[in-house]
Amino acid sequence: MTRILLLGGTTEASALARTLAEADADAVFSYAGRTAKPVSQPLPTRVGGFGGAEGLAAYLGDEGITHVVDATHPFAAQMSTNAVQACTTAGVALCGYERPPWQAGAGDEWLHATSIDAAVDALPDSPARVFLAIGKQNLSQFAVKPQHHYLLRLVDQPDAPLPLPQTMVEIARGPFDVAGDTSLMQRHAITHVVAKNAGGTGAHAKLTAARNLNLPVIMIGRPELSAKAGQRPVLGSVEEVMAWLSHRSD
Ligand code: 3Y8
Ligand code: NAP
Repeated sequence: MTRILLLGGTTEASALARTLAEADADAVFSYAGRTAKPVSQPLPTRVGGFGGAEGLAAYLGDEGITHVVDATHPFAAQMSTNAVQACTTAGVALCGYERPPWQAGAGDEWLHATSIDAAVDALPDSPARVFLAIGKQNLSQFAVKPQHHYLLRLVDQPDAPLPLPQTMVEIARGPFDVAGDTSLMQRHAITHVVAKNAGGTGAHAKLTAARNLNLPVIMIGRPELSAKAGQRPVLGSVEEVMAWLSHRSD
């Protein structure tokens, strides 16, 4: 009997949830609980951490989960690592479902940064106006360059003082569009964009807007999953995941 745990939090995870719901699959959608009101899903949904890999392994056993689809964001490296460990312990099938990284195209001016700190180093010393479109978990690393004016796009109003002296906060959840991101960046006279290489369609608009406005993008590459986590098969479409689920259910 197939029972699926879908580790979500991305546009792709939401698309897969719709397909699983339409197929009347026995599946549970899982959010970390990072945002106040996550988008509701057409599947039974749980919110919050599991308590590390051990907690996840126990959950898999208690809930009789037979398959885990890790459709978390490519920067959610801890969750993906825990899923590999827990599924090995619990003897549960696991696949990753993720979108390929964005690639620079004609007209793009990208500076590649291998980490958040490398992105900070890539910012100029003279004051700039930076669209820091990386959310809120890594803002404190930019505090070493307080001379810049930062435009922050966050999902929820910050509940604590921000670690940067000059900020303008835009509250928005995405998916975003080119017209909206272009006018946002013009309104704030942005000179630099900092982005995580999320891939997918939900947050690509800012890159097209930057190209149209001839602005440089500091593109932060995805964290390398530990070798262990790399051992799971990674699929790239809803169809592939559905085929994997039916094949692994034989
Ligand atoms: C809680 C669920 C959907 C999913 C939408 C995608 C698209 C918009 C791109 C920008 C970049 C950013 C951020 C972003 C993207 C989609 C997708 C994606 C980037 C929600 C969601 C949750 C989160 C968590 C949140 C992080 C933050 C990151 C904002 C829901 C909306 C910047 C990542 O306040 C916080 O602590 C927010 C934390 C992790 C990164 C960070 O470090 O701050 N996502 N994002 C998920 C959970 O609890 O499990 O609230 O509805 C989901 C989406 N975020 O179905 O439409 O698929 O990529 N999310 C980044 O890529 O840099 C926005 O502004 O241009
Ligand atoms: P992370 O750093 O990899 O994970 C930290 C801890 O959060 C995990 O160990 C786990 O807690 C919990 N967690 C993460 N994802 C979870 C999920 N889907 N369901 C239940 N628990 C989860 O994760 P993150 O980068 O903070 O991302 C959190 C969520 O936001 C994920 O769903 C991710 O898809 C989404 N998201 C993240 C980004 C990003 O930039 N990081 C962008 C868009 C969306 P326990 O150890 O207690 O189990």
